[in-house]
Amino acid sequence: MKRNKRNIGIIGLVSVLLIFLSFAPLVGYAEQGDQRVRVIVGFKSDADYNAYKGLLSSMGSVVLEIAEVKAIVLELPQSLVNRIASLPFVRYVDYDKPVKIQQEVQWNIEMINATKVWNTYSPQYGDAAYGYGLTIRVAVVDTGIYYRHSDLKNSVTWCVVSLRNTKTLYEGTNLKNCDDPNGHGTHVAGIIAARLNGFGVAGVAPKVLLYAIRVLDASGSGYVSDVAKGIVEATKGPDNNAGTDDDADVISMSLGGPDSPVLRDAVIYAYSYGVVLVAAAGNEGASQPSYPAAYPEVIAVGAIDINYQVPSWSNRNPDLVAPGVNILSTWKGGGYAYASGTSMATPHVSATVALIQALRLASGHGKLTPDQVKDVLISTAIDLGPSGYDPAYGYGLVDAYRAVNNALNMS
Ligand SMILES: [Ca+2]
Ligand SMILES: [Ca+2]
Ligand SMILES: [Ca+2]
Repeated sequence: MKRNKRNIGIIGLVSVLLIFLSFAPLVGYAEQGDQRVRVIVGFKSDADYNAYKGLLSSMGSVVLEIAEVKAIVLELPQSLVNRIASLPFVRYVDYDKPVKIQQEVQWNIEMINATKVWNTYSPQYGDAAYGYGLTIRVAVVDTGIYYRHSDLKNSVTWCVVSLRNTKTLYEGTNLKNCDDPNGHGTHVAGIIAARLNGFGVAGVAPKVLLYAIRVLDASGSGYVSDVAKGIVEATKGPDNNAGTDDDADVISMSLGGPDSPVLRDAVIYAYSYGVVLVAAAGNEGASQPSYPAAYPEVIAVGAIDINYQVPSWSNRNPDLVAPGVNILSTWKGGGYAYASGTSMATPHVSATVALIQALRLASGHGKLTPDQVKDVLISTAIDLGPSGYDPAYGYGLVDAYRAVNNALNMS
């Protein structure tokens, strides 16, 4: 990410300037005894580098030479650092220090205590603590998923296309059909499942597997009948039979519109097979969530920002809230982007449900029913704003750790 590099660059430049302006040792490095330290010595010119590199090398052991930037890295006694810094051909002496990439686990993942789930339960339950389960799948009903993204590697296992009522429905494992020409679905997928692999970002459930259910076109719109069909197909899963192990466990819908009988019936169909449905409350600043979020079988999710504030556009009276302002996640084409909306809040809850169900199975329990999942999420949510349920925050901020903890203590 360009942003990362720029941050590191600025930090590096600042420390170089500080050293350059004052040859004092860095704060925290009191001169105690003569311990060996690792420093980077920068020379003023190429000529200086060539003429004096040998001299400095004799004062310690050379770890690395970077002639292109006229620098060598030395391990030497602390007492020599100031002396080297005062040499006329030395431009700077800097302690070699660890550099971190931009935090892979972003604030929004920490805010819902997903990391606490990973850390607490992975010693006992392994990958289930990251959302992996042989039969655990989250269906992302959206614009498709850029499945080739290096931070979503091997996360998408199956693809459905039901787009604009075309008669060319697709179901199968040719994931190209579910590629994402918009970016929205890829962003949602990353919040759920971006891998914990040392780069980019990490999702709430960084080992969960996904179904890409493409029902919205490149502009992000589609027919409600396509959404209904997508819900039905996700419920049935690859074996085309509802009520079997390969059914979606969670259907995540970062979309909404007006009430519709076919949408309602599709929601009830999924719900009747034990699928947990989660949907965005909507971004119209309305007093009620849009549909399908407003149906009682669906968990409606509103947005909060990093300061726990509800933006004016987040529709009121959701069940729960989750981070949804300036969320960094994966984007089409392989990059990353910031996005805001109840669309971004929703996948935090969907992925939390995957953590719950994966850990229920791993701990020898059965999966919870949709009603049980909703109860657990509501009863463990962090109450914000006015005490108890309130129109802005609903029952509060989803807390993945408390929810999982409660779910594992149920019979
Ligand atoms: Ca990552
Ligand atoms: Ca099935
Ligand atoms: Ca409240």
